[in-house]
Amino acid sequence: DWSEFYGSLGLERFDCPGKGRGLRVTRPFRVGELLLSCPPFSHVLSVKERGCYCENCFTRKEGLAKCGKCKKAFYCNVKCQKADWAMHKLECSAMTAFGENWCPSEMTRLVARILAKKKTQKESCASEKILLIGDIQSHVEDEDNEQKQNREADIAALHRFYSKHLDLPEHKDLQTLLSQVACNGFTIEDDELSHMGTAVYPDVALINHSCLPSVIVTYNGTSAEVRAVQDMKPGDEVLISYIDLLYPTDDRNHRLRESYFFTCNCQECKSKSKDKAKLKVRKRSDPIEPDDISNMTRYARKTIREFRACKHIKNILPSSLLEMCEQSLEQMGSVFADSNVFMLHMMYQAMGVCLYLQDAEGAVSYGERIIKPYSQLYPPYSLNVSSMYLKLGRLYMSLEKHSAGVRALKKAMAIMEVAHGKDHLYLKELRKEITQK
Ligand SMILES: *[C@@H]1O[C@H](CO)[C@@H](O)[C@H](O)[C@H]1NC(C)=O
Ligand SMILES: *[C@@H]1O[C@H](CO)[C@@H](O)[C@H](O)[C@H]1NC(C)=O
Ligand SMILES: *[C@@H]1O[C@H](CO)[C@@H](O)[C@H](O)[C@H]1NC(C)=O
Ligand SMILES: CC(=O)N[C@H]1CO[C@H](CO)[C@@H](O)[C@@H]1O
Ligand SMILES: [Zn+2]
Ligand SMILES: [Zn+2]
Ligand SMILES: [Zn+2]
Repeated sequence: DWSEFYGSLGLERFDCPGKGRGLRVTRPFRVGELLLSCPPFSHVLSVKERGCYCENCFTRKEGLAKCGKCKKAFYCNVKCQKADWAMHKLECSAMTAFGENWCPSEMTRLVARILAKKKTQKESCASEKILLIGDIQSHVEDEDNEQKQNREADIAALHRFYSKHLDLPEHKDLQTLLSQVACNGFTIEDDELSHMGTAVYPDVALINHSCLPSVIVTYNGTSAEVRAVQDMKPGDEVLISYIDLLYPTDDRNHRLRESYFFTCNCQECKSKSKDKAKLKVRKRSDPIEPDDISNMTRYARKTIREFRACKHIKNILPSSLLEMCEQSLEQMGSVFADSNVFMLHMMYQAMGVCLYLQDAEGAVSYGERIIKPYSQLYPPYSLNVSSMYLKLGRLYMSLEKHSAGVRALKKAMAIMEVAHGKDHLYLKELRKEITQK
């Protein structure tokens, strides 16, 4: 019985007329305490991470064994390979048959797995768990043209690459499923927030959004783990953030409406207490006109959109991306302070390009400008902050700046002990890195 299972964890689903459903705690939880650990209903490893992680359990190690047929999927051992076969067989022969033309999106790949899993579960007496997937909101009718186009492309790819192994549902049902998964898919990321794959977690999908979240989701293998980042008392709602919390209230809600079709009404969205610091203007002897600020804000939002589009252009030169960052930083820097989130956004992008180019010194110089404002503008326990300390710490170590490295890694560790739990593999690795000479 599902409510009994939640009850034993100190959790309760609620359905409040007029307010909607959600999840709340029935006993106190302290910062860092685990509320819920949830295996995925379905998961998929990113194509670009193949060979680095086991497709089945997401263990990272050297010398994984190849699938002998396609030579594209990698596993810890025969046990993992067998466990994954029901999913991998959807792609194994198709990848060989299509060769270079095999190119479904990660969303398409995940949806194919959900359909295959649903089928086997139906045959073996549907568990209650999978019904929750139908509980998840779908917003087909709210989607804009670009979102609709993406769905149609994914449906076409399902027919093209997966119809041999799946009896695909009708068009309308596929639209609904894709829209549900778009709202409820979780991207699995590593300790430095680099993307590893995508999964659905029906239990975690029950948790509502807040810009002042009470819990954080991290990953242990393919399982999602939910830990408290605030002390909670019985009756408190369990709330995660669906979005990047760096940005000011208007930008956050724009993002929530665009991707999740609602507007947030949390305490931070009402008080906007951090907006002023997030939009900080440079101190100058001649005061800056409000018109100049709104003009520059418009420019910043446009630049962020354009940069995102450029990153996706095939064969774009990293040096031209870096130039875009530097140019926009110079432009915005005439009005915005260094700690302004639009500046931070472009510095973060620039740091990413430096890391890609293995320019450690360049990456450190951006990281050093970013880290202090990040730790002030994000909530106290943020994976964006811990991953930045982690990247910086590892860069310092590689540049043989040992004490600066240890300092940064310890800052990352303090956050990760709460977010990931003290026993997580990442923390064991970190302790080793810190004591290593
Ligand atoms: C905004 O910037 C543009 C170009 O930089 C300028 O032509 C325009 O006058 C500015 N508008 C305001 C209201 O300052
Ligand atoms: C924060 O983390 C998310 C991944 O969880 C990432 O997509 C985003 O770019 C990060 N934002 C910044 C500004 O560092
Ligand atoms: C991670 O998962 C493994 C195996 O599923 C489990 O034994 C371990 O306790 C988990 N670690 C943490 C920190 O929850
Ligand atoms: C209490 C509350 O805010 N519940 C919301 C949780 O999220 C669902 C789905 O997004 C909404 O329908 C509820 O209103
Ligand atoms: Zn494995
Ligand atoms: Zn294979
Ligand atoms: Zn909010």
